[in-house]
Amino acid sequence: GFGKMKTNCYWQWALLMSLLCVVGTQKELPPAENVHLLNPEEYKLVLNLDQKDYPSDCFEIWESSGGQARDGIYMIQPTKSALVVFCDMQSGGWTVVQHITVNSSVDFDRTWQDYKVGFGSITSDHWLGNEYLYQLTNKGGQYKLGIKLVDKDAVTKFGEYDPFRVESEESQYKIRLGLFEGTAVDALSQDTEAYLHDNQKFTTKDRDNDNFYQNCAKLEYLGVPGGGWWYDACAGANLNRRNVIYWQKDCNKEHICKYAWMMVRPTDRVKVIKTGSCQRDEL
Ligand SMILES: [Ca+2]
Repeated sequence: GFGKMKTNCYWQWALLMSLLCVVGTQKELPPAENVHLLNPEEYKLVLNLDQKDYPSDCFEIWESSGGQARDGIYMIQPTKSALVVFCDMQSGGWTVVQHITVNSSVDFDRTWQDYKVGFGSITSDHWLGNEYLYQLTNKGGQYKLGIKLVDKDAVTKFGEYDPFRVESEESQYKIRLGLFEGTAVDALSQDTEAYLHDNQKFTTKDRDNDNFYQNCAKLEYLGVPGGGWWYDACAGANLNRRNVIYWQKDCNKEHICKYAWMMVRPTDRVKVIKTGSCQRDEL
């Protein structure tokens, strides 16, 4: 009778509404492979979602904006994967690949798979992902790695490794570092503590590639394991230990650092100097 028809109509209406909802939500969802690093309420914060072809990194956005682009969340596509990343535009178009706050609520004691595809939150503490570090630094053109350390008195130190490359998963995401420059003391390629991180494979609690008889990622300090890193046997620097940001001379148990960032940017281009009719590359 009449009652039954009314029920049918209601269910048709409910189905239609829920379909509309699904379509509506899908439209907002950024088409990024690492969308798990964004909270749903942050979808609307992606600054270039409407762009047709995504830029390959933050530097490209910064450059094409004439240095005017603002800090924030952007879509990039280095090679295969479209990604959401945080761009540090004020320092010249850096793509942030790691950020940690001391005693972070984000757990950095993670598996190989987590370190591969990234974890945490783009707007706060996170690891972008070894696979994406690989894609960024192997797409052609040299990259450099930037390190930014802020201590408890808000004193900021910088460091740069130029060039910087992370090898493929087959090579266990081995790190390759060039010359160091900066206000911080080199803690990855200099063996002042007898630990050398350059050319080391990545180690996580479930994959031991380090040079220690145990797994460095599992070694605890005050009950907190080290997390994934390019360990030697074990570390002269480790920015993924949640309770102590460690950078040899600059950040340690005695000298507490509050924040660290790791970021990448293309190497400054070779300048071509014209001297009369003669052209030469300045290396
Ligand atoms: Ca080991």
